Amino acid sequence: MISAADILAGKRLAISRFLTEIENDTPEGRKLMNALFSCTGKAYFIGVTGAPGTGKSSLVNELVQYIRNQTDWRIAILAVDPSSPFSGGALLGDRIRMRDLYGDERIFIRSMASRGALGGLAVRTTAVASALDASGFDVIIIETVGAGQSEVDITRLADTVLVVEAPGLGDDIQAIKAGILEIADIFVVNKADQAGADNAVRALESMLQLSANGNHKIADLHHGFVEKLNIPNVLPETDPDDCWQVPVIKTSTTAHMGIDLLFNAMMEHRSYLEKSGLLKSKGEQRALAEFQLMLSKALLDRWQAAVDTDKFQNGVRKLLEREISPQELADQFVKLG
Ligand SMILES: Nc1nc2c(ncn2[C@@H]2O[C@H](COP(=O)(O)OP(=O)(O)OP(=O)(O)O)[C@@H](O)[C@H]2O)c(=O)[nH]1
Ligand SMILES: [Mg+2]
Repeated sequence: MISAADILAGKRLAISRFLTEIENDTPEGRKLMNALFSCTGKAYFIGVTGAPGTGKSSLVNELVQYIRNQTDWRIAILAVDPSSPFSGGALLGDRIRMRDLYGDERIFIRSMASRGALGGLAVRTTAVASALDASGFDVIIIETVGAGQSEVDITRLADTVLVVEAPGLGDDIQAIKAGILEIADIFVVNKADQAGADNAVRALESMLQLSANGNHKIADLHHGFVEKLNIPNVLPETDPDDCWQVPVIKTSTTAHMGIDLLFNAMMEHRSYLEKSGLLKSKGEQRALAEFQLMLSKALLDRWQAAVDTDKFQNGVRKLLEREISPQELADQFVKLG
């Protein structure tokens, strides 16, 4: 049995075991989360994303050391690796990249290899991030490789999203293709010790000017879910003249450069969120998004447990033979209840 008191007291073993229960979605994990949920809503969530190898883990390592020296915050790092099916390489790399942080009492590191995970990346990452919030960390840093779905997840999860670029990756084209202009609150051009960093900064800055980045990314997160539930709109009115201007910060983890500027930009973004009321509404959105994920999962689980196997297999066979469309099949099954 894991004790909630031990988790709240910051005992690392209890927190580790709690996270494992949450990852595996066990009854004990659910019970603990239910008991601890009232403690959530206090952490500052930072998302770090970007193409593979841009230096995200190295940057987190530097940033966390910096924050540690500047503040008395307890910091959790959640490294999500959606790309590695066998979980070896990248996670082992993180061990090396973040070696300075291991063994530090105020720093907690958790890696998740999520490829092929039941329920998908979104559910597990969200649940584990929530569990870290419940465990009393002041700051939760979530590192994901900026590929596909994980970007959407990071905007739902994080208060401040850092998008990490490196010189020479065809910055301009990549940025547009991956849609990262819309998700970045702060751009980081890392590896500024290498040639081409200034070009990357200029390219990003001119694209940002063109895109007139506002807060549209926050507005379109719900897709009508909230309206259907008749929950009041949680988004505060924001003055269009008072939008966040996405800064581009140059860093180098090898030359230990720019980390202070990055931290300052993060604190500015956080106080912008606080003043505009967005920090509160982002927290509310996090809770609602988690509810939506849990609800979908619970409904699907319940349906799967109740469904007639013969009818199911028969339906799937018809679908595969293209006698029936996916929508028709879904409608039939939902009616069958
Ligand atoms: N020259 C230079 N190399 C760097 C810098 N930061 C990181 N690197 C190197 O870039 C490589 C990738 O660094 P990581 O921190 O693992 O990058 P990552 O974005 O976390 O990689 P993935 O998690 O695999 O996507 C490593 O070999 C680092 O040593 C930097 O500022 N300058
Ligand atoms: Mg990494």
